[in-house]
Formats: sequence, structure tokens, C-alpha cells
Amino acid sequence: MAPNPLIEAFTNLVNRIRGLNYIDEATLKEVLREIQRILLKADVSADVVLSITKAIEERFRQEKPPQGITSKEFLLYLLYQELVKALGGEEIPNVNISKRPYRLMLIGIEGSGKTTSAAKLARFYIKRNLRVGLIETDTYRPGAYHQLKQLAEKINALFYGEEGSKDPIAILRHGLEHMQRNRVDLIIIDTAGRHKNEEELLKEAKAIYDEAKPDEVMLVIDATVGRQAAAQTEAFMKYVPIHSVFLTKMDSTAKAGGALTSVIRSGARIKFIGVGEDIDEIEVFDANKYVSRLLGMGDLEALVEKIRAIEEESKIMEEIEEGKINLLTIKKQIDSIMKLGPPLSKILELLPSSMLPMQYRAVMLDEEKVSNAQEMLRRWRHILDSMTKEELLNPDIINASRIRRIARGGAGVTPKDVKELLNYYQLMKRMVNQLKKSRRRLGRLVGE
Ligand SMILES: Nc1nc2c(ncn2[C@@H]2O[C@H](COP(=O)(O)OP(=O)(O)OP(=O)(O)O)[C@@H](O)[C@H]2O)c(=O)[nH]1
Ligand SMILES: [Mg+2]
Repeated sequence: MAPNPLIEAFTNLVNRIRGLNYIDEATLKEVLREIQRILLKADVSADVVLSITKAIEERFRQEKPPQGITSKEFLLYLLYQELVKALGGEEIPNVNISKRPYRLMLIGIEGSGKTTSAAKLARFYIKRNLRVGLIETDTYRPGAYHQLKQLAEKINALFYGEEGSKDPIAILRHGLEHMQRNRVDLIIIDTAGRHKNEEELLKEAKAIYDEAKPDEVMLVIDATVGRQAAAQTEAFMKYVPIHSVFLTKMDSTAKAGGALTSVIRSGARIKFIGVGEDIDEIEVFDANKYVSRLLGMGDLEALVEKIRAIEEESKIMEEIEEGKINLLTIKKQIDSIMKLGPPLSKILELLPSSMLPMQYRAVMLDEEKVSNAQEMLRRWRHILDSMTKEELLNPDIINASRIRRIARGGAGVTPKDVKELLNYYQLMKRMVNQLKKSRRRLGRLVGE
């Protein structure tokens, strides 16, 4: 995406927060006001803006930053999280085709970008090794037939259209037959955007819907309309079910934020975004990625990962505290440590050092020990991968012959390594059991 004023404003804000010495009441208020200004400028509606900043403010006051995270970093993290939430959450839309042939119908008002997006989608799925066919049912716009035909030729998609025809339903019927005959996996149906009036347009969309019986109706909306996108979505929803939204021209508007949040609030799911006129300028909408870019992340991304891993780690610690400990617990623990990445010395500080075999304890970590510990964790991870679920959940069944089998599963792993891991597990379990009796000492174990 080309640099835009929204990214610039957010990047400046992030840098400012980074430069703060500490966050007092006045600074917090100022930062929140600045966030509001930026979002309003991006055409996000006032109530959404308010709910975002309110959530950040409340969480900043109520939640404690995880261990090792400064309050500045925590504020940035909350900003990131609340923006992602407002943009529909962390989940990435599923763009798999659930059956073959799959019928995808595009609708939208004049100039929203349907025809261009039809070709972009075709290319997107051709790259994923699907046979894709395009049907042009637009009989209103002069040149619609040639526009899509040319695009189809460029990307090697099958094309069907009838130049000069005035009967979109007939074209559709013939087009569907043509595509079935050619064993196409995905059929994309482009429709008209121009019409005598809006009602006629919507009625035609409905008629095409009834005839095509599409598996998915995708509404194409031009993001430059900003928060008006919600009204458009709702108008179409009255005539045909809208399963997903393709938001175009995200590259050429400062109102992208408004378009995104308003579509999401209307209950529709954004699947794709268009980020340029070129046929390859299509992306699956990923709120995480979008917000990362918005905030000029890079190292902020590392921060988010780190906080997530710390949270995961403390969840595991809770499990351990409850006495639910098996090798799966240890597997999860190693995964979260690995996710935190280097420097490992920092990470090992997060672990209660009493849990590590003596030679790896954080208190006396030099570089060599760090890399030894890293190597050990990697080996242990391989070992755990070679175990069956039953063994992970019930380590007591692991006898000598199982140990030999497990060691064979990982390159360079010896039975001694497996025993070392089992010893670590036994040690941890013993300690947990011992210390469970004493809350105070247990508190020290989980690093409280
Ligand atoms: N910058 C930019 N331009 C886009 C994008 N998507 C489409 N366009 C442009 O928007 C204009 C309209 O696109 P079309 O695909 O013809 O729109 P349409 O919805 O088919 O229009 P009608 O057929 O008249 O209803 C064209 O100039 C496209 O190049 C995008 O993601 N970014
Ligand atoms: Mg068109």
C-alpha cells in the first residue's frame, strides 16, 4: 500500500509514545485525544472512535502490563489490539472454495470496481491452481464485454459474454453451461453497476441471484466513500444476501478506516481488499496485518508476539499451579519460549529458574550457556514431537523400549536426551506437588 496520511499520523503517534518518559494522567489523555483525531480524520464514525479509545483507557488503567513490558509498550499493545478488534478481530477470512464448481457473484454500484475485482479474484485463484471462468452479464455499460474479455485473456481465465445482448439472464444461463462444460472450478459472475435507477439495478441483481444460485455473493464497495459504506451494504442486503465484501481503492483514500469499520459494523465480512489498479493488487483482508502496517510496526510486531507469548506462558503456569502437569504442559511451555525468540537470556528470566536443570539456570547465563540451553530446548521439542499423545498425557507409561523408539524419531537424539527430559519433567512434577501444599512457596515457583 502506498504511504498514506493515516499511516503517517499513526506512525508519528507511535514514535511519540515511544519517546515518552512515563505516562501520567495528562499524557494518557493527550494520547487518547490524538488517537481520536486520527480516527475521525480517517472517517471512522464518532461512536466507533469513542468505543476504541474508551476500551484502551479502561484496559490501561485496569490491566497490569505483563512482566518485562513497560507501560509505554503496553499502551501501544492496547492500541494495536483495540484497532484489530474494531476491524473485525484477529481471525483471517477463509478464502477456500468449499465446493466445485463454486459460483461467486459480484454486485455493487457503478464504478465500485466489480469488473476489475472479478479479474483480480480470477487471478488470485488461478495462482492457487484453480480453473477459473468469468461471466460478464453487464449489458448496460458500453464496453463491459471487452473490458472483462481482455482482462480474462491476460490472465488465462475462461471467459463468457455476449456482445450486444440485452438479456443478462440469457447470458448467464449460457455462460454457466459453458463453464460447466469446461469443468471450471470457480465461476465468477460480473454484474452491471450502471442502470436506469438504483431500484432497477437491485432488481436485476436479485434476478441474476435467483438464476445463478451462487454459493457466495460478494459486494464490491469503493473505500473512498468512507463510512457511507455501511449504508450501501445495508441497501444491497435488502435484496440479496451478502456473504462477503470486497473493499476496493484502499490505496487511494484517506477514508479507508471509515469504510472498513462501517462495513464491519453492518455485519458484513470483509474478505478482500483492492490496493491498486493493477491485477495483482488484491489482498485477503487481515486486520492484524492492516493494523501493523497502519502503526508502522516492524518491531511493534515483535512486541505483540512477545506479549502474546508471555500471556500464553502465564496460562501454562496457571495450569501447572493447578497441578495439571504432564509432558504436554512442557511442550506448550517450550513452544511459548521458542516463540519469544532471542535473546534467550531475557526469556529464561521469565522462567522460574528453579525449574531448569542447574546447568541452564538464568542467574549464571553466559553466551555459551544460552546457546546450550537453546540447543537443549530444540532437542526436547523434537523429542516431544516423536511422542504419542498418550505418552504426552501420561508420561509414566514411557518405559525403556519406548525411550529407544522416541530417540530414533529425532535426528541426533539419544536415549540419554530423552531421559534428561523425563527427569526434568519428574523434577518439575515433584516440585509442584511439594509446593502445592504451601501457597507462599508456590508463589515463588510461578514467579509471582
Ligand atoms: N486505485 C485503485 N483503483 C481501482 C481499484 N479497483 C478498481 N479500481 C479502478 O476503479 C475504476 C472502476 O473500476 P471497474 O472495475 O470498471 O468498476 P465497476 O464496478 O465494474 O464499474 P461498472 O461496470 O460501471 O459498474 C477503474 O478505473 C479501476 O481501475 C483499486 O483497488 N485501487
Ligand atoms: Mg463493470
